[in-house]
Amino acid sequence: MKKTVFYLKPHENTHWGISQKNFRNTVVVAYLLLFVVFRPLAQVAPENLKAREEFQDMKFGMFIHWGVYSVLGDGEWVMNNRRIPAKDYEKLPAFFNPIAYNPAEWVAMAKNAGIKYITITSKHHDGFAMFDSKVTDWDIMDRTPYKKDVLKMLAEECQKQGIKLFFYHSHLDWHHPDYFPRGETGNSSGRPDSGSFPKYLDFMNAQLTELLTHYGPVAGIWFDGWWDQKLKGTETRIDWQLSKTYNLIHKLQPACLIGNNHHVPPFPGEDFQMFEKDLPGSNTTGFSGDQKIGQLPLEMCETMNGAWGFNINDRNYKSTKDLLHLMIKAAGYNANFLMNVGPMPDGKIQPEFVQRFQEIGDWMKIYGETIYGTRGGPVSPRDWGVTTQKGNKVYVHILSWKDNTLAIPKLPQKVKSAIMFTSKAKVIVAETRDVVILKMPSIDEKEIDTVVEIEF
Ligand code: FHN
Repeated sequence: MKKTVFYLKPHENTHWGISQKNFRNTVVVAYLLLFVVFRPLAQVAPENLKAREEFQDMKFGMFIHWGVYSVLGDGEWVMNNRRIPAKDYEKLPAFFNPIAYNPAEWVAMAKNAGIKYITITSKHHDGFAMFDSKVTDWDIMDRTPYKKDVLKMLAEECQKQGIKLFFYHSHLDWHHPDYFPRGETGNSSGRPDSGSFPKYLDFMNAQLTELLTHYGPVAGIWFDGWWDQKLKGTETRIDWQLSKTYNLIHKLQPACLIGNNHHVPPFPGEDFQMFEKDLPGSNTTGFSGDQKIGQLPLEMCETMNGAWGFNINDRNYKSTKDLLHLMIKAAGYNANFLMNVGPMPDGKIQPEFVQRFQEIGDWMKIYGETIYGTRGGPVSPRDWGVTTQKGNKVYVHILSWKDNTLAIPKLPQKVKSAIMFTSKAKVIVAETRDVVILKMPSIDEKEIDTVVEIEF
């Protein structure tokens, strides 16, 4: 094969051995590359960037899974799990009459627990709209005796009490006829094997438009169900047209944060990344095998017992200490903690949850300063606990340790002082080249969290 050899003429200027013309081309290519790499962030609206920071500061949210499935008290997957055909499932909304629903009480309970935002299901996988949707009659207004828009009521109350509101919206739909080709789940719905996926996407975007235009400022949309069409990795059976949906959301409300529980690394247009039932980077549940921690704000969601939607048989309640440890650890992993409740069909939240909210609130009133507005601290999570950081302060959260002395890796700056966060008693600090030794006056193993406050 003939080789083409380029020689530089003696008069040609060179930069690092390449001609001026080639140099110019290299600069153009580098510039284009830079543009491609940094363009996504440059395209993010300033109000969205601000919302991302605020989101990270809030640290603690309440997740609500509520729908007509709560009537059966067997979780939100009951339609799929009991193989209930759509036409039979359609009998359910007639029994959904939450006369005891009091959004002011819900929001006050959350607020008292130290919660800063609420994420509620606007539509779960059964496709039922828990709001006044004009593009379907499969919604709370048309099918239930209650006939009130529970989301609108909640949105108004959240605004009143200063709590941000996110909507959980399911991509997948076990009821809509145009959700075709079907995915991995909901295949006993008895729908004919036909439908137009583009039409379904139009329907979904129309519902999102309703949510983003009639409910005041929406802090975020929390998608779920993308995985229903997953083939391998990020390959899907159909084209979800995420960019179209994401652009629509950001056009309607630029500050609205988009997260998608697809269990794979974030796609362009997303504003936060979530991990289901696992701390970022772990995969004890099997959901997060394809996840990697990206650059976006992080969130971890978890149930208070084992169920998302109301499950009358689930008595596997996590203790207040377990829940607080999850929240504290999440903060140490630089993530928010989204703690779930599944309200009952009458609109009440079960007493076991209410009690835990109260106890968490009591703790947050004392220790909130070590959580809110912090980011993951300089020492990465350890077996004994985690660190959080805010300004010139590092909070060492000791969750499981027996001794009064704890050695932690060297910190980025020299320690000015260290005290026990609650008693303000002095902690003796010895710094060596690689280690900082904290000698505490005492440690009580029964404490939920022993916090040492370090100042630089
Ligand atoms: O299938 C859902 C489930 O019902 C629930 O909504 C959780 C919340 O993270 N997410 C899905 C499973 O990944």
